[in-house]
Amino acid sequence: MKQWRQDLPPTSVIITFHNEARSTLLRTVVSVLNRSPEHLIKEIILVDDFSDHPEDGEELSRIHKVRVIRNEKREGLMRSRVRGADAATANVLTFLDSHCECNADWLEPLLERVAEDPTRVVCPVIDVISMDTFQYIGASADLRGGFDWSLVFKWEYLSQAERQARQKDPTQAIRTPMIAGGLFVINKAYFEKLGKYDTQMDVWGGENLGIVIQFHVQKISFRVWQCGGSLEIIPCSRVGHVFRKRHPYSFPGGSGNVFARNTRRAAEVWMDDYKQFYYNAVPLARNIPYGNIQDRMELKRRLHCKPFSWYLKNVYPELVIPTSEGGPGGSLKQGTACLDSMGHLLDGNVGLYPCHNTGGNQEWGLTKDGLIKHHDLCLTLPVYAKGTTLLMQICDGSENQKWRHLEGGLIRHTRIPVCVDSRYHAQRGITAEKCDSNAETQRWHLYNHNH
Ligand code: LR7
Ligand code: MN
Repeated sequence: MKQWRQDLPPTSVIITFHNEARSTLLRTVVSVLNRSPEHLIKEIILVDDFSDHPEDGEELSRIHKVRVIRNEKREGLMRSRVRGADAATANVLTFLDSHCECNADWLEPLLERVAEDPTRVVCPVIDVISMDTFQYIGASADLRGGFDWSLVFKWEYLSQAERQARQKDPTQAIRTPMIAGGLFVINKAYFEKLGKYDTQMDVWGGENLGIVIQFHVQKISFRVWQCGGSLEIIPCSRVGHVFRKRHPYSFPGGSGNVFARNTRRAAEVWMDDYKQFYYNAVPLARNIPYGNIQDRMELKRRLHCKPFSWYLKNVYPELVIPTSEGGPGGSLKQGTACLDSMGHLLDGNVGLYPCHNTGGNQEWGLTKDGLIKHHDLCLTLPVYAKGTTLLMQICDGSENQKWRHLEGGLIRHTRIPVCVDSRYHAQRGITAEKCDSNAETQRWHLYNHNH
Protein backbone atom coordinates (compact mmCIF):
# COMPACT_ATOMS: atom_id res chain seq x y z
CA MET A 1 0.00 0.00 0.00
CA LYS A 2 1.43 3.32 -0.99
CA GLN A 3 2.03 5.95 1.66
CA TRP A 4 0.64 9.27 0.52
CA ARG A 5 2.25 12.50 1.55
CA GLN A 6 0.88 13.73 4.84
CA ASP A 7 0.33 17.21 3.51
CA LEU A 8 -2.00 16.46 0.60
CA PRO A 9 -4.23 19.50 0.17
CA PRO A 10 -8.00 19.13 0.59
CA THR A 11 -10.09 19.87 -2.47
CA SER A 12 -13.44 21.36 -3.41
CA VAL A 13 -15.28 19.05 -5.78
CA ILE A 14 -17.35 20.94 -8.34
CA ILE A 15 -20.16 19.20 -10.18
CA THR A 16 -22.43 21.12 -12.51
CA PHE A 17 -25.61 19.57 -13.79
CA HIS A 18 -28.60 20.30 -15.92
CA ASN A 19 -31.50 17.85 -15.71
CA GLU A 20 -29.26 15.02 -14.60
CA ALA A 21 -31.04 11.81 -13.58
CA ARG A 22 -31.25 11.78 -9.77
CA SER A 23 -29.81 8.27 -9.54
CA THR A 24 -26.61 9.10 -11.44
CA LEU A 25 -26.19 12.42 -9.66
CA LEU A 26 -26.51 10.68 -6.30
CA ARG A 27 -24.10 7.98 -7.41
CA THR A 28 -21.52 10.65 -8.24
CA VAL A 29 -21.85 12.41 -4.90
CA VAL A 30 -21.88 9.24 -2.83
CA SER A 31 -18.84 7.82 -4.60
CA VAL A 32 -16.90 11.01 -3.90
CA LEU A 33 -17.74 10.79 -0.20
CA ASN A 34 -17.21 7.04 0.16
CA ARG A 35 -14.08 6.67 -1.88
CA SER A 36 -12.10 9.68 -0.66
CA PRO A 37 -10.34 10.20 2.66
CA GLU A 38 -12.62 12.39 4.74
CA HIS A 39 -10.08 15.11 5.38
CA LEU A 40 -9.32 15.60 1.69
CA ILE A 41 -12.85 16.62 0.74
CA LYS A 42 -13.42 20.17 1.86
CA GLU A 43 -16.82 20.35 0.22
CA ILE A 44 -18.84 19.23 -2.77
CA ILE A 45 -20.28 22.14 -4.69
CA LEU A 46 -23.23 21.21 -6.86
CA VAL A 47 -24.08 23.85 -9.39
CA ASP A 48 -27.63 23.29 -10.55
CA ASP A 49 -27.70 24.87 -13.99
CA PHE A 50 -31.38 25.76 -13.82
CA SER A 51 -32.71 22.20 -13.99
CA ASP A 52 -36.46 21.77 -14.38
CA HIS A 53 -36.77 20.43 -10.83
CA PRO A 54 -35.00 22.50 -8.16
CA GLU A 55 -35.68 19.71 -5.62
CA ASP A 56 -33.09 17.47 -7.31
CA GLY A 57 -30.35 19.64 -5.90
CA GLU A 58 -32.10 20.87 -2.78
CA GLU A 59 -32.51 17.37 -1.40
CA LEU A 60 -28.84 16.61 -1.88
CA SER A 61 -27.87 19.68 0.10
CA ARG A 62 -28.90 17.77 3.22
CA ILE A 63 -25.87 15.53 2.79
CA HIS A 64 -22.89 16.47 4.92
CA LYS A 65 -20.38 18.69 3.02
CA VAL A 66 -22.66 19.20 0.04
CA ARG A 67 -23.43 22.78 -0.98
CA VAL A 68 -25.87 23.56 -3.74
CA ILE A 69 -25.85 26.68 -5.87
CA ARG A 70 -28.68 27.15 -8.33
CA ASN A 71 -28.48 29.35 -11.43
CA GLU A 72 -31.42 31.65 -12.06
CA LYS A 73 -31.22 30.85 -15.72
CA ARG A 74 -29.50 28.29 -17.86
CA GLU A 75 -25.84 29.27 -18.09
CA GLY A 76 -24.16 26.28 -19.67
CA LEU A 77 -21.34 24.27 -18.23
CA MET A 78 -18.50 26.80 -18.50
CA ARG A 79 -20.17 29.64 -16.66
CA SER A 80 -21.60 27.14 -14.17
CA ARG A 81 -18.19 25.70 -13.45
CA VAL A 82 -16.68 29.13 -13.04
CA ARG A 83 -19.46 29.94 -10.60
CA GLY A 84 -18.65 26.77 -8.68
CA ALA A 85 -14.95 27.58 -8.72
CA ASP A 86 -15.56 31.09 -7.41
CA ALA A 87 -17.55 29.68 -4.51
CA ALA A 88 -14.93 27.05 -3.67
CA THR A 89 -12.99 27.48 -0.42
CA ALA A 90 -10.23 24.89 -0.93
CA ASN A 91 -7.00 25.66 -2.77
CA VAL A 92 -7.45 22.79 -5.18
CA LEU A 93 -10.42 22.32 -7.50
CA THR A 94 -11.73 18.98 -8.71
CA PHE A 95 -14.19 19.07 -11.60
CA LEU A 96 -16.47 16.13 -12.31
CA ASP A 97 -19.38 15.49 -14.65
CA SER A 98 -22.67 14.74 -12.92
CA HIS A 99 -22.80 11.04 -13.88
CA CYS A 100 -19.58 9.56 -12.59
CA GLU A 101 -18.38 6.98 -10.13
CA CYS A 102 -15.07 7.65 -8.46
CA ASN A 103 -13.14 4.45 -7.93
CA ALA A 104 -11.09 3.40 -4.86
CA ASP A 105 -8.10 5.67 -4.17
CA TRP A 106 -8.98 7.91 -7.09
CA LEU A 107 -8.23 11.18 -5.37
CA GLU A 108 -4.84 10.87 -3.68
CA PRO A 109 -2.75 10.29 -6.83
CA LEU A 110 -4.32 13.34 -8.44
CA LEU A 111 -3.82 15.60 -5.44
CA GLU A 112 -0.27 14.45 -5.03
CA ARG A 113 0.73 15.53 -8.52
CA VAL A 114 -0.81 18.96 -8.06
CA ALA A 115 0.68 19.36 -4.59
CA GLU A 116 4.12 18.70 -6.04
CA ASP A 117 3.69 21.20 -8.83
CA PRO A 118 0.71 23.54 -8.94
CA THR A 119 1.10 24.07 -12.69
CA ARG A 120 0.09 20.51 -13.41
CA VAL A 121 -3.44 19.84 -14.56
CA VAL A 122 -4.25 16.18 -13.99
CA CYS A 123 -6.99 13.76 -15.02
CA PRO A 124 -7.90 10.24 -14.01
CA VAL A 125 -8.21 7.40 -16.49
CA ILE A 126 -11.83 7.57 -17.55
CA ASP A 127 -13.59 4.22 -17.28
CA VAL A 128 -16.92 3.47 -18.86
CA ILE A 129 -20.24 3.20 -17.08
CA SER A 130 -22.57 1.33 -19.40
CA MET A 131 -25.41 3.48 -20.62
CA ASP A 132 -27.71 0.46 -20.65
CA THR A 133 -26.86 -1.44 -17.46
CA PHE A 134 -24.89 1.20 -15.49
CA GLN A 135 -22.23 -1.42 -14.95
CA TYR A 136 -18.69 -0.18 -14.36
CA ILE A 137 -16.27 -1.27 -17.11
CA GLY A 138 -12.52 -0.65 -17.01
CA ALA A 139 -10.94 1.20 -19.93
CA SER A 140 -7.43 1.02 -21.36
CA ALA A 141 -4.81 3.26 -19.77
CA ASP A 142 -2.69 3.22 -22.93
CA LEU A 143 -4.48 6.23 -24.29
CA ARG A 144 -4.07 9.95 -24.29
CA GLY A 145 -6.17 12.82 -25.59
CA GLY A 146 -5.78 14.46 -28.96
CA PHE A 147 -7.76 16.03 -31.77
CA ASP A 148 -7.81 16.47 -35.51
CA TRP A 149 -8.38 19.69 -37.45
CA SER A 150 -12.11 19.59 -36.85
CA LEU A 151 -10.96 20.18 -33.26
CA VAL A 152 -13.05 17.35 -31.96
CA PHE A 153 -11.51 15.52 -29.03
CA LYS A 154 -10.40 11.94 -29.62
CA TRP A 155 -8.49 9.23 -27.80
CA GLU A 156 -5.18 8.17 -29.27
CA TYR A 157 -2.89 5.22 -28.65
CA LEU A 158 0.32 6.00 -26.86
CA SER A 159 3.51 5.75 -28.86
CA GLN A 160 5.60 2.62 -28.63
CA ALA A 161 8.16 4.38 -26.45
CA GLU A 162 5.48 5.53 -24.03
CA ARG A 163 3.94 2.08 -23.87
CA GLN A 164 7.34 0.60 -23.09
CA ALA A 165 7.88 3.15 -20.36
CA ARG A 166 4.49 2.24 -18.96
CA GLN A 167 5.38 -1.43 -18.86
CA LYS A 168 8.37 -0.60 -16.71
CA ASP A 169 6.38 1.66 -14.43
CA PRO A 170 2.61 1.58 -14.89
CA THR A 171 2.15 4.29 -12.26
CA GLN A 172 3.90 6.95 -14.31
CA ALA A 173 1.91 10.00 -15.35
CA ILE A 174 0.96 10.12 -19.03
CA ARG A 175 1.54 13.43 -20.71
CA THR A 176 -1.35 14.34 -22.93
CA PRO A 177 -1.82 17.10 -25.53
CA MET A 178 -5.52 17.33 -24.71
CA ILE A 179 -7.99 16.48 -21.96
CA ALA A 180 -11.50 15.18 -22.43
CA GLY A 181 -12.62 18.19 -20.45
CA GLY A 182 -14.90 16.85 -17.79
CA LEU A 183 -12.81 15.32 -15.06
CA PHE A 184 -9.70 17.06 -13.81
CA VAL A 185 -7.90 18.54 -10.84
CA ILE A 186 -6.27 21.95 -10.92
CA ASN A 187 -4.79 24.32 -8.39
CA LYS A 188 -7.34 27.07 -7.77
CA ALA A 189 -4.91 29.99 -7.99
CA TYR A 190 -3.52 28.53 -11.18
CA PHE A 191 -7.00 28.16 -12.68
CA GLU A 192 -7.58 31.82 -11.88
CA LYS A 193 -4.25 32.90 -13.21
CA LEU A 194 -5.01 31.09 -16.45
CA GLY A 195 -8.18 33.10 -16.83
CA LYS A 196 -10.53 30.28 -15.82
CA TYR A 197 -12.88 29.34 -18.66
CA ASP A 198 -14.05 31.50 -21.51
CA THR A 199 -17.36 32.49 -19.96
CA GLN A 200 -18.71 33.65 -23.27
CA MET A 201 -18.90 30.05 -24.38
CA ASP A 202 -22.39 28.61 -24.22
CA VAL A 203 -23.96 25.35 -23.09
CA TRP A 204 -21.35 22.74 -23.91
CA GLY A 205 -18.22 22.00 -25.93
CA GLY A 206 -15.01 23.67 -27.01
CA GLU A 207 -13.99 24.74 -23.53
CA ASN A 208 -11.46 21.95 -23.14
CA LEU A 209 -9.65 23.14 -26.25
CA GLY A 210 -9.54 26.67 -24.93
CA ILE A 211 -8.30 25.83 -21.50
CA VAL A 212 -5.85 23.23 -22.71
CA ILE A 213 -4.17 25.44 -25.24
CA GLN A 214 -4.31 28.32 -22.82
CA PHE A 215 -2.52 26.05 -20.44
CA HIS A 216 0.09 24.69 -22.80
CA VAL A 217 1.09 27.90 -24.47
CA GLN A 218 1.97 29.70 -21.29
CA LYS A 219 5.53 30.68 -20.77
CA ILE A 220 5.63 28.93 -17.46
CA SER A 221 4.50 25.65 -18.99
CA PHE A 222 7.48 25.75 -21.30
CA ARG A 223 9.62 25.08 -18.29
CA VAL A 224 7.12 22.68 -16.83
CA TRP A 225 6.89 20.65 -20.02
CA GLN A 226 10.63 20.36 -20.26
CA CYS A 227 10.70 19.06 -16.72
CA GLY A 228 8.11 16.45 -17.61
CA GLY A 229 5.11 18.03 -15.94
CA SER A 230 1.94 19.74 -17.10
CA LEU A 231 -1.16 18.15 -18.55
CA GLU A 232 -1.32 14.59 -17.39
CA ILE A 233 -3.43 11.48 -17.15
CA ILE A 234 -2.68 9.68 -13.89
CA PRO A 235 -3.17 5.95 -14.42
CA CYS A 236 -3.46 5.17 -10.70
CA SER A 237 -6.63 7.20 -10.57
CA ARG A 238 -9.80 5.92 -12.15
CA VAL A 239 -13.23 7.45 -12.46
CA GLY A 240 -16.15 5.98 -14.37
CA HIS A 241 -18.32 8.14 -16.60
CA VAL A 242 -21.62 7.47 -18.34
CA PHE A 243 -20.99 8.00 -22.04
CA ARG A 244 -24.34 8.65 -23.60
CA LYS A 245 -25.58 8.86 -27.13
CA ARG A 246 -27.47 12.08 -26.77
CA HIS A 247 -27.70 14.89 -24.29
CA PRO A 248 -30.61 15.02 -21.87
CA TYR A 249 -30.84 18.76 -22.49
CA SER A 250 -31.47 21.18 -25.31
CA PHE A 251 -28.97 23.48 -26.96
CA PRO A 252 -30.55 26.88 -27.34
CA GLY A 253 -29.28 27.84 -30.80
CA GLY A 254 -28.79 24.28 -32.07
CA SER A 255 -26.11 21.88 -30.89
CA GLY A 256 -23.97 22.14 -34.04
CA ASN A 257 -23.97 25.91 -33.92
CA VAL A 258 -23.20 26.14 -30.23
CA PHE A 259 -20.31 23.73 -30.54
CA ALA A 260 -18.97 25.51 -33.63
CA ARG A 261 -19.26 28.90 -31.94
CA ASN A 262 -17.35 27.75 -28.86
CA THR A 263 -14.73 25.95 -30.90
CA ARG A 264 -14.38 28.95 -33.17
CA ARG A 265 -13.75 31.19 -30.18
CA ALA A 266 -10.97 28.87 -29.04
CA ALA A 267 -9.52 28.72 -32.56
CA GLU A 268 -9.65 32.48 -33.06
CA VAL A 269 -7.94 33.19 -29.77
CA TRP A 270 -5.35 30.45 -29.60
CA MET A 271 -4.53 29.04 -33.01
CA ASP A 272 -3.09 31.99 -34.94
CA ASP A 273 -2.94 31.24 -38.67
CA TYR A 274 -3.45 27.55 -38.01
CA LYS A 275 -7.14 28.30 -37.51
CA GLN A 276 -7.39 28.14 -41.31
CA PHE A 277 -6.96 24.38 -41.12
CA TYR A 278 -9.95 24.25 -38.81
CA TYR A 279 -12.04 26.33 -41.21
CA ASN A 280 -11.05 24.03 -44.04
CA ALA A 281 -12.10 21.00 -42.03
CA VAL A 282 -15.34 22.60 -40.82
CA PRO A 283 -16.32 25.13 -43.51
CA LEU A 284 -19.62 25.91 -41.78
CA ALA A 285 -17.74 27.44 -38.87
CA ARG A 286 -16.65 30.40 -41.01
CA ASN A 287 -20.19 31.72 -40.99
CA ILE A 288 -20.88 31.39 -37.28
CA PRO A 289 -20.63 34.62 -35.33
CA TYR A 290 -18.31 34.08 -32.40
CA GLY A 291 -18.76 37.25 -30.37
CA ASN A 292 -16.11 39.45 -28.88
CA ILE A 293 -12.73 37.95 -28.06
CA GLN A 294 -11.00 41.11 -26.85
CA ASP A 295 -10.74 39.87 -23.26
CA ARG A 296 -9.27 36.56 -24.25
CA MET A 297 -6.72 38.18 -26.55
CA GLU A 298 -5.76 40.48 -23.70
CA LEU A 299 -5.36 37.48 -21.43
CA LYS A 300 -3.15 35.81 -24.00
CA ARG A 301 -0.89 38.86 -24.10
CA ARG A 302 -0.82 39.20 -20.35
CA LEU A 303 0.25 35.59 -19.87
CA HIS A 304 2.94 35.92 -22.54
CA CYS A 305 1.56 32.94 -24.35
CA LYS A 306 3.57 31.08 -26.91
CA PRO A 307 2.21 30.86 -30.45
CA PHE A 308 0.28 27.82 -31.59
CA SER A 309 3.25 26.75 -33.72
CA TRP A 310 5.12 26.24 -30.47
CA TYR A 311 2.35 24.03 -29.15
CA LEU A 312 2.41 21.93 -32.32
CA LYS A 313 6.13 21.55 -32.29
CA ASN A 314 6.59 20.82 -28.60
CA VAL A 315 3.36 19.32 -27.35
CA TYR A 316 1.59 17.78 -30.30
CA PRO A 317 4.03 17.06 -33.14
CA GLU A 318 1.92 14.05 -34.18
CA LEU A 319 -0.82 16.24 -35.60
CA VAL A 320 -0.63 16.17 -39.39
CA ILE A 321 -0.22 19.63 -40.85
CA PRO A 322 -2.16 19.86 -44.10
CA THR A 323 0.17 20.72 -46.96
CA SER A 324 -1.33 24.11 -47.73
CA GLU A 325 -4.42 26.04 -46.90
CA GLY A 326 -6.78 23.67 -48.73
CA GLY A 327 -8.05 20.20 -48.10
CA PRO A 328 -7.78 17.69 -45.33
CA GLY A 329 -4.41 16.39 -46.45
CA GLY A 330 -2.14 16.14 -49.42
CA SER A 331 -0.86 13.49 -51.72
CA LEU A 332 2.61 12.29 -52.53
CA LYS A 333 3.14 12.62 -56.25
CA GLN A 334 5.59 11.09 -58.66
CA GLY A 335 4.95 12.58 -62.09
CA THR A 336 1.28 11.91 -62.71
CA ALA A 337 1.13 9.00 -60.30
CA CYS A 338 0.42 9.12 -56.58
CA LEU A 339 1.23 7.08 -53.52
CA ASP A 340 -1.92 5.02 -52.97
CA SER A 341 -3.06 2.67 -50.20
CA MET A 342 -4.72 0.58 -52.95
CA GLY A 343 -7.53 0.05 -50.46
CA HIS A 344 -5.27 -2.03 -48.25
CA LEU A 345 -5.65 -1.75 -44.52
CA LEU A 346 -3.53 -2.34 -41.44
CA ASP A 347 -0.27 -4.19 -42.24
CA GLY A 348 -0.95 -3.90 -45.95
CA ASN A 349 1.53 -2.53 -48.47
CA VAL A 350 1.03 0.54 -50.64
CA GLY A 351 1.27 1.19 -54.35
CA LEU A 352 1.40 3.78 -57.05
CA TYR A 353 -1.68 4.78 -59.02
CA PRO A 354 -2.62 7.59 -61.42
CA CYS A 355 -3.45 10.68 -59.34
CA HIS A 356 -7.17 11.38 -59.05
CA ASN A 357 -6.75 14.42 -56.81
CA THR A 358 -9.69 13.59 -54.61
CA GLY A 359 -7.89 12.33 -51.53
CA GLY A 360 -9.26 8.96 -50.44
CA ASN A 361 -6.63 6.25 -50.82
CA GLN A 362 -4.21 8.92 -52.00
CA GLU A 363 -4.48 11.09 -48.93
CA TRP A 364 -1.11 11.31 -47.25
CA GLY A 365 0.45 13.82 -44.93
CA LEU A 366 3.84 14.41 -43.39
CA THR A 367 3.98 15.38 -39.73
CA LYS A 368 6.50 17.63 -38.07
CA ASP A 369 8.05 14.62 -36.40
CA GLY A 370 8.57 12.75 -39.65
CA LEU A 371 5.58 10.42 -39.94
CA ILE A 372 4.03 9.69 -43.33
CA LYS A 373 0.41 9.36 -42.40
CA HIS A 374 -2.69 7.95 -44.04
CA HIS A 375 -5.39 8.61 -41.43
CA ASP A 376 -4.21 6.67 -38.36
CA LEU A 377 -1.80 4.49 -40.31
CA CYS A 378 1.84 5.32 -40.91
CA LEU A 379 4.25 4.19 -43.59
CA THR A 380 6.56 1.83 -41.75
CA LEU A 381 9.90 0.21 -42.54
CA PRO A 382 9.35 -3.19 -40.88
CA VAL A 383 12.96 -4.36 -41.29
CA TYR A 384 16.06 -2.21 -41.46
CA ALA A 385 17.25 -3.41 -44.86
CA LYS A 386 17.07 -2.22 -48.43
CA GLY A 387 14.54 -4.00 -50.59
CA THR A 388 12.01 -4.13 -47.77
CA THR A 389 8.35 -3.59 -48.65
CA LEU A 390 6.85 -0.71 -46.69
CA LEU A 391 3.73 -1.41 -44.66
CA MET A 392 0.94 0.66 -43.17
CA GLN A 393 0.94 0.25 -39.42
CA ILE A 394 -0.68 2.05 -36.50
CA CYS A 395 1.21 5.27 -35.92
CA ASP A 396 3.07 4.79 -32.67
CA GLY A 397 5.97 7.12 -33.30
CA SER A 398 8.52 4.31 -33.24
CA GLU A 399 11.76 4.81 -35.09
CA ASN A 400 10.84 2.64 -38.07
CA GLN A 401 8.12 5.16 -38.94
CA LYS A 402 10.37 8.19 -39.06
CA TRP A 403 11.33 9.73 -42.38
CA ARG A 404 12.85 12.91 -43.71
CA HIS A 405 11.65 14.56 -46.89
CA LEU A 406 14.81 15.95 -48.44
CA GLU A 407 15.24 18.73 -50.93
CA GLY A 408 15.10 17.16 -54.37
CA GLY A 409 12.22 14.93 -53.32
CA LEU A 410 13.88 11.96 -51.67
CA ILE A 411 12.15 10.55 -48.60
CA ARG A 412 14.90 9.03 -46.52
CA HIS A 413 14.56 6.90 -43.45
CA THR A 414 16.05 8.62 -40.41
CA ARG A 415 18.02 5.58 -39.24
CA ILE A 416 19.47 3.98 -42.38
CA PRO A 417 20.17 5.40 -45.88
CA VAL A 418 17.18 3.92 -47.67
CA CYS A 419 14.52 5.90 -49.50
CA VAL A 420 10.89 5.39 -50.43
CA ASP A 421 11.02 3.89 -53.92
CA SER A 422 8.37 2.91 -56.48
CA ARG A 423 10.51 0.85 -58.91
CA TYR A 424 9.00 -2.50 -57.85
CA HIS A 425 5.54 -1.20 -57.10
CA ALA A 426 3.80 -3.52 -59.53
CA GLN A 427 5.40 -6.61 -57.99
CA ARG A 428 5.93 -5.86 -54.31
CA GLY A 429 4.42 -2.50 -53.66
CA ILE A 430 6.43 0.51 -52.56
CA THR A 431 9.78 -0.54 -51.11
CA ALA A 432 12.77 1.05 -49.40
CA GLU A 433 15.83 1.11 -51.64
CA LYS A 434 19.32 2.53 -51.36
CA CYS A 435 18.95 6.29 -51.71
CA ASP A 436 19.86 7.60 -55.13
CA SER A 437 19.19 11.22 -55.97
CA ASN A 438 19.14 10.37 -59.68
CA ALA A 439 16.38 7.79 -59.37
CA GLU A 440 13.07 9.11 -60.67
CA THR A 441 11.37 6.39 -58.65
CA GLN A 442 12.52 8.07 -55.43
CA ARG A 443 11.38 11.58 -56.23
CA TRP A 444 8.22 12.55 -54.37
CA HIS A 445 6.37 15.82 -54.22
CA LEU A 446 3.95 16.68 -51.52
CA TYR A 447 1.00 18.08 -53.37
CA ASN A 448 -2.31 19.50 -52.30
CA HIS A 449 -5.34 18.29 -54.19
CA ASN A 450 -7.21 21.56 -54.06
CA HIS A 451 -4.61 23.29 -56.19
O1 LR7 B 1 -26.05 23.50 -20.16
C1 LR7 B 1 -25.44 22.63 -19.57
N1 LR7 B 1 -25.22 22.77 -18.22
C2 LR7 B 1 -24.55 21.84 -17.49
O2 LR7 B 1 -24.35 22.03 -16.30
C3 LR7 B 1 -24.95 21.47 -20.21
C4 LR7 B 1 -24.28 20.51 -19.44
N2 LR7 B 1 -24.10 20.69 -18.11
C5 LR7 B 1 -23.39 19.69 -17.30
C6 LR7 B 1 -23.89 18.26 -17.47
O3 LR7 B 1 -24.96 17.99 -16.59
C7 LR7 B 1 -22.64 17.47 -17.13
O4 LR7 B 1 -22.44 17.29 -15.76
O5 LR7 B 1 -22.06 19.66 -17.76
C8 LR7 B 1 -21.52 18.36 -17.64
C9 LR7 B 1 -20.97 17.89 -18.99
O6 LR7 B 1 -22.01 17.62 -19.91
P1 LR7 B 1 -22.19 16.17 -20.56
O7 LR7 B 1 -21.95 15.13 -19.56
O8 LR7 B 1 -23.50 16.13 -21.25
O9 LR7 B 1 -21.01 16.19 -21.60
P2 LR7 B 1 -20.13 14.96 -22.18
O10 LR7 B 1 -19.83 13.99 -21.12
O11 LR7 B 1 -20.76 14.48 -23.42
O12 LR7 B 1 -18.84 15.71 -22.67
C10 LR7 B 1 -17.50 16.08 -22.43
O13 LR7 B 1 -17.36 17.33 -23.14
C11 LR7 B 1 -18.05 18.39 -22.53
C12 LR7 B 1 -18.05 19.61 -23.41
O14 LR7 B 1 -16.87 19.92 -23.94
C13 LR7 B 1 -17.48 18.66 -21.15
O15 LR7 B 1 -16.13 19.01 -21.19
C14 LR7 B 1 -17.70 17.42 -20.35
O16 LR7 B 1 -17.26 17.63 -19.05
C15 LR7 B 1 -16.97 16.26 -21.03
N3 LR7 B 1 -17.04 15.03 -20.29
C16 LR7 B 1 -15.89 14.35 -20.01
O17 LR7 B 1 -14.79 14.75 -20.27
C17 LR7 B 1 -16.07 13.03 -19.30
C18 LR7 B 1 -15.37 12.00 -20.07
C19 LR7 B 1 -15.96 11.88 -21.42
C20 LR7 B 1 -15.05 11.82 -22.49
C21 LR7 B 1 -14.31 11.73 -23.48
MN1 MN C 1 -20.61 13.62 -19.25
